[in-house]
Amino acid sequence: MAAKKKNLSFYEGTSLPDAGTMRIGIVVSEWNREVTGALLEGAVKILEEQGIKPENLHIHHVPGSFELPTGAAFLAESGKVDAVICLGCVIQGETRHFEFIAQAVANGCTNLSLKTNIPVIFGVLTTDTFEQAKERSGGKHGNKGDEAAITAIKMVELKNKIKQ
Ligand code: DLZ
Repeated sequence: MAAKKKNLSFYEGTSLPDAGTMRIGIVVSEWNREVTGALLEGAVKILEEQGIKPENLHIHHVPGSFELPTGAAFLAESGKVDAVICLGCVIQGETRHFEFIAQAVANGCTNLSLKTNIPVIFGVLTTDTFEQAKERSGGKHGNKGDEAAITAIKMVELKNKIKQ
């Protein structure tokens, strides 16, 4: 129950700001494509529902989650976006690769956000199993892609409000 309450996927569309003037970049990892494709679908659906213009939505793919911060930096520094959403899926394997990738992406997103003053949203699933990732990309635990898009919209709105 507690998890359900915290799940932004169950949002009220009407309570979200209009995204009609927002410019959003999305960087998607090709690793675990079945999951990241579903995350992307969820994010795009939310942005479209909130009125984003097609020309203001910039979607790019990178090989793996480790490359997400670099892809996000290209976008953030392009001057074309107000926020960048990073979508990836890192699944625990037999080695320690998982920890290094997950930590690097999380730190990379935070550092880039603070350096560029552009919100960089961490829409990366870090799970023990593929099943858990499926459950969080349009399954019983909602869609982390939806949540990442909602977070991006809210952060752009916050920045605009504070700038006024
Ligand atoms: C190498 C690797 C492994 C083992 N696992 C994942 C994963 O679960 N999810 C993911 O997005 N990427 C993985 N990668 C690829 C790395 O993110 C990266 O692309 C490579 O290490 C090359 O820098």
